[in-house]
Amino acid sequence: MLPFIRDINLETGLLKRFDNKVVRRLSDMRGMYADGAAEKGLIENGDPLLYEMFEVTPPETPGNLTYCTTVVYPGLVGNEYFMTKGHIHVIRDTAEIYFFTHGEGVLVCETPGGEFNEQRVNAGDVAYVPTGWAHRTANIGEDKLVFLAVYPAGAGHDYDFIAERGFRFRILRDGQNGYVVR
Ligand code: M6P
Ligand code: ZN
Repeated sequence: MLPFIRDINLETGLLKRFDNKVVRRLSDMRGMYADGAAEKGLIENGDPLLYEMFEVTPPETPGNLTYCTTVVYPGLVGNEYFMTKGHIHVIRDTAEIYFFTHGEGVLVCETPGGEFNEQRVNAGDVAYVPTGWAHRTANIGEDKLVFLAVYPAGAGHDYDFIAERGFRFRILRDGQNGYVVR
């Protein structure tokens, strides 16, 4: 494998070349938002696009890294901000870096033991998610939330962990552009 460079548009999250694009609509996250009636209504009325990922995926061999940009669109399901599914890595002993390049968000982290952590993030913030923490990102702004993620290739995504128990707290709208964790 040769060294390579990819060009990222910091505002849109678009990579000029990517290996894989993942699109998540609300119907891909059934049951994850608190307001089931709002979820159902939105799915029946166009099934909004919540977020997209543009991935660069070197071989999943030991030592390699994967990176991707994620674009979370602005919006609400009921009173809950659009967010990623959230995951913990199959290989629990995996850390990850998020570099936020555009927008306003909240990074939510939780351990299997029930420790919870939420932090507001803006363009320019570099977040470190330590090993053993599940992570989810919500867009609390009026524009796209864009970030670059870097993590060990082959770490895997465990979604069942979140689907089964959820996160302890949700990121809800409070006032015009504010949020409350509840
Ligand atoms: C970040 C990384 C990716 C992840 C994506 C969306 O870009 O953590 O590995 O896939 O966010 O999050 P999720 O997989 O939880 O939907
Ligand atoms: Zn991750």
